[in-house]
Amino acid sequence: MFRFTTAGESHGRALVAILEGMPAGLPVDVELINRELERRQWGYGRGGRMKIEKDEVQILSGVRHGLTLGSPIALMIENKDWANWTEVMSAGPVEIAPEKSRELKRPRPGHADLAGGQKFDARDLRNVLERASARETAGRVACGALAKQLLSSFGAEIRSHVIQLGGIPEKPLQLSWDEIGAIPDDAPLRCADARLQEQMVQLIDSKREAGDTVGGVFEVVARGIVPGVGSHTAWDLKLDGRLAQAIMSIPAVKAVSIGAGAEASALPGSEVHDEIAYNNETKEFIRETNRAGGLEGGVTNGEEIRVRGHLKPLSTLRQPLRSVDIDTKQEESAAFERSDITAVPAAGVIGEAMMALTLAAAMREKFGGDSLGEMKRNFEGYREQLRGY
Ligand code: EPS
Repeated sequence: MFRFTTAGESHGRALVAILEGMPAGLPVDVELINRELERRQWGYGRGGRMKIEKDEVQILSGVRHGLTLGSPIALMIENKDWANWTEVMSAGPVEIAPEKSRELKRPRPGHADLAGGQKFDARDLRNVLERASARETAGRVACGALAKQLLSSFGAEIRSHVIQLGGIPEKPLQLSWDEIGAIPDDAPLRCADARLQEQMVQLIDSKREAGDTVGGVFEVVARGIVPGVGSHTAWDLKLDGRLAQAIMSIPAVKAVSIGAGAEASALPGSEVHDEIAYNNETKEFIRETNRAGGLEGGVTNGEEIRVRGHLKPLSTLRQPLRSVDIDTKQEESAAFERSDITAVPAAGVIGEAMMALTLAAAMREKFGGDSLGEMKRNFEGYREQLRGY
């Protein structure tokens, strides 16, 4: 079974992840993993923490001489900030002066603080925030980079971009694969439209001044996935549902849409469904439009898979909202130490990882095999079947 799990607290010693179910014999490029980790850290509107961290992966198991072994792959990313938190985050019991304990008693509206505290009966909400923090997503991106390496050996690629930030532009951007690919690596917000991006940057500056935060929308696009991945036969095998969960699990995401998404609900069927044509040369069924976002009935149809994640504004505000101290029950301002103003471009990179992991899982289910060579033979056999269909 292809699956992954992560562990680690935001200011603990390290983040770790275990990825299982990779075929043996896949070349692993560590630099590619580190590049993805760097992309996740990048983006205008991040806070002071990103100046401290420089995420780099260490492979602890499952890879030998540059190739996967087929065994669980364990990954570790150290937290540089840990050096400043050794006492507060110590695994063993410590005596710590109250003014140095960094206890959290004033839950932030919108964060997991209060609900998580109630759930786990925690009197120090740091026990919740440390794991609810988006820092955890570095482990997902490291696993996702491996999933991308698997997908690329089957001719599939994934890109993301920011299509709206804080309501700019009014209607989210709709761009082609090539337009997304042309976004320079150092674009401050991974947005293809330089003029809009400048407006977004100004909005972030004004929100920083005001001690406020902003949300936005990213889009993740996968290209080169063959038709027939996922399954219409059972609710939990439907790939659209699995992608929705994967993207919704990214911190701050409050809505997910596929293809035309919610807009399709207001239109008649004749304006929504992508008419089917046949290319006699390539022997492929094709579409001129892609409002389905590459998925019909929970199965890929060979078109680009397009998924959007809609983020609420981050919940740590320098000008805090009203809250209640969990001990005194008195009204107080919510806690603030430091925060990002926005993390929409980072969320897009995390979205790429979550999409890569979800698609890799579905590809492993369909094409099986214990080695990459066996999986590729099965894949080629299926492509032959498609050509004859
Ligand atoms: C986060 C708060 C900030 C972010 C963090 C997520 O961290 P800190 O509390 O250390 O200032 O920078 O994101 C990351 C550390 C990261 O790697 O993405 C939060 O509360 O969720």
